[in-house]
Amino acid sequence: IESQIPLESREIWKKFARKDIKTKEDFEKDFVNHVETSLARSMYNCDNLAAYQASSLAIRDKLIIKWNQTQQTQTMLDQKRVYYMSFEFLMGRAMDNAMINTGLRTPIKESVSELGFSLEDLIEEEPDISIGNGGLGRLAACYLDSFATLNYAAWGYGIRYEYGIFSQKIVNGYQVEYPDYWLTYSNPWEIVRTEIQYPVDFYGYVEEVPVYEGATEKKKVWVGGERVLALAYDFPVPGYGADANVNNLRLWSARPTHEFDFAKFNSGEYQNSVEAQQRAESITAVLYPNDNFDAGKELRLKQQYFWVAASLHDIIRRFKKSKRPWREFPDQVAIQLNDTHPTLCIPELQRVLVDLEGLSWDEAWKIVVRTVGYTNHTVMQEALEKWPLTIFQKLLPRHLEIIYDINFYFLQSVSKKFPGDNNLMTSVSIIEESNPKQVKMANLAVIGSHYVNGVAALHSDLIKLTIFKDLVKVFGGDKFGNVTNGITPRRWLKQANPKLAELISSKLGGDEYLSDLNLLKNLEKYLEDKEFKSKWQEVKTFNKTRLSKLVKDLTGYEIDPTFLFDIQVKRIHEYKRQQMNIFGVIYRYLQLKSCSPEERKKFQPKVSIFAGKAAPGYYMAKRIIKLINNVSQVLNNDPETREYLQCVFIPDYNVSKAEIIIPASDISEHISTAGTEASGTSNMKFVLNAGLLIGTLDGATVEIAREIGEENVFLFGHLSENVDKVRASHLFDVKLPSSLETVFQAIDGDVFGDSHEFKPLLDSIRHHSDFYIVSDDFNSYLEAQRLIDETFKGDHDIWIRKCITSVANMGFFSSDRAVEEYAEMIWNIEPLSK
Ligand code: GPK
Repeated sequence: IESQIPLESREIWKKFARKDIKTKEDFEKDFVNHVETSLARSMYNCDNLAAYQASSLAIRDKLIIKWNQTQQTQTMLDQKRVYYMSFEFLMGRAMDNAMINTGLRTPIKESVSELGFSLEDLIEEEPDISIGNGGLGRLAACYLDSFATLNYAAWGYGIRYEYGIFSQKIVNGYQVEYPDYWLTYSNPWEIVRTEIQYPVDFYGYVEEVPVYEGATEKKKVWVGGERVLALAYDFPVPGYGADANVNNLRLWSARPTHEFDFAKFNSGEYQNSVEAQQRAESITAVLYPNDNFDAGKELRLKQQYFWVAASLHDIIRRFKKSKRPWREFPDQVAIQLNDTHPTLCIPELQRVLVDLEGLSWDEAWKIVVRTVGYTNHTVMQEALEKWPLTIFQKLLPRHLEIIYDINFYFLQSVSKKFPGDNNLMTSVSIIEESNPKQVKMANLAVIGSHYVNGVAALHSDLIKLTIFKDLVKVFGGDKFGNVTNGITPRRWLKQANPKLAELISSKLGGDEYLSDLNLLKNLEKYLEDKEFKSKWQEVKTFNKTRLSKLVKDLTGYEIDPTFLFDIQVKRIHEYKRQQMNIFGVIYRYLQLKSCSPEERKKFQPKVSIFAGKAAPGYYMAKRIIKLINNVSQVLNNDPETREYLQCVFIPDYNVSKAEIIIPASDISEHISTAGTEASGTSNMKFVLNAGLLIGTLDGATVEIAREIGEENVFLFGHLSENVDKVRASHLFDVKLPSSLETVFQAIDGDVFGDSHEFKPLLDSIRHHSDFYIVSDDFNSYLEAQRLIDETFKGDHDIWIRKCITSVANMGFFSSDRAVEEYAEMIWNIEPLSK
């Protein structure tokens, strides 16, 4: 590797090369050093926050050493690299994860205590890195963990939003949003790369210029109208294992350029000129808080282009250092589009290759398609990104032209193959001839990539039958496939559930299963081991007690760890059907109310636990939150029933709360209308943490049932292939089952507060055709709940065996397996040898 340091100077460099942290003493020395110099504090004013920061900086130093080695090795080996383009990364906390992955948690815990602090307190000082909405962003974070652990040369690229997903407070039962400025105390985990800054242009116009000076042949170029700088921030991503790689997550932040608007300056408009520059920073200020919903705002398109242009610039700069010809680009670079958000990679790469690098259209297009892969995460229409041509034209005039050309050549080939099939042409076109006309990003993503995958088997089948049906006709089915999602067992077992991880290690003879999750299978040997099973139960009780404390702190409600914990935590969405869950809770409450104190004793005591954010503009979702909170208030204060049934809504669901909530479940709910939840990933986390599922045959729940045995999942509801038929039967009339009728009567009768507030929710079911088929699935849902009660109340040994068997068969759902499938099927890369 090139270096400007002369040979005779290198000895000093080597002599003083930074040494790794290996012993407790190394850590303690670094800790004190950071307190005194980096933080300019001392023994006399070091509080928990400072101690957290100093610990993080010390651990970060360690990661950086390894990070440098990893990058050098990757550059030297000159191997193909993967770039995972994700608009969201829901990372959660970094410090605990870094300690676990590097294997230093135990010595650091001792050191911290010797230095006068408690490690648990320091961990609590760290704000979550919440620059994502939900499943899609968390998936990206799990994949980064697996890339590093498996030794792939794979980076993440994203945006360094200054405000992550809003924090949620509950006031009088309503969701209130507060800004999440997570950088208040700075972020010890990021390294600002002041040397890595790229200009990004917007607006402007397209000009025709000679292909070279003096030539008569012309080419088109874009003359940008507004320029900002993209500044890189790097986050080290440590793999699991003492000697593992440290990979990189690079996030872009928008800055003003140094270029000054002299016209304005000279005309005395200094103030305006500076203000215009400052607006640059607003591009990366805030994450859009929608999940599974496209609002089509100009600033969002601006964010997308900003991030895509900067990342591609960076990727191309790295490629150019290898001095290879352009046609080898796809052998050196794989770009994965995490949903359509980074689809501008396609026209932007085409523009760079044709307009700036002088390749022919066809040469360039081959390179683009071979480089890019696209992952789809939803089939729901309202979530598919479409941009009005007017916005596009104004912001990215040259890209729109390129898209028109891509579409022109594409449609030309379609009409050759399917002459006269106008419906097909309309459906596969990138441009939607609606009013206003729009660019369909999903079509562009399919056309411009070599492989398209869904995120669970059912979902990947569905995309071929629904949104991409006609594109399958054109390209053939082989371009479309499946990679079922996965989760990292490092965070979602070892970090979230240390007691269970320890118990498993004690039986499997070590931690190897954390990087080879199929080893869990060996747990089945202990199904008859009484001592093991009683320890298993102790772990669950410990985790339920831990959650009860959190619930008390956050809601004031006291819940009883001996109750059955029934949990539904995820974004609030009509398709996820939290409304059906709360209707079920109400039904149970009404049953309890109507029976005698003696009869009540037969009920399995249960607490229903909810958490999740609603998009700020999502009216129905907010009504659902209000209903859950009102129901909680009635139930938890009813002396007749509260010994049998309680309900809580935990505010501000995020990754670090998930780590407490998930290990405490007996049952968790994954009850989306079949065919709507692409995969779900919390379903995997819950089972891995020894909880059972109630669910519809949707997303990855289908495969979980396949792996752990259908007898271990409480399945209910209509199948995805029947949903359309059921919906069609609602056209004139929705028939409510009497169970649901009773629930609605209670709500209408103000049992849970002013019924006007919930009328829209009930009306969407009884009067507006019940799109999510709650009325059709409700009785089957109640029946599954009845079966759960019976099983849980019955021989508890049977329950525990179900849980152990389930955990033992979860190996498939490791994100390591998922990432290996991407590497083999889509990216064509091998892990680097160490
Ligand atoms: C899908 F389309 C989207 C979206 O905008 N946001 C998001 O989180 C989720 N998703 C799906 O809803 C989940 O079923 C899936 O497990 C997750 O993406 C990861 O694939």
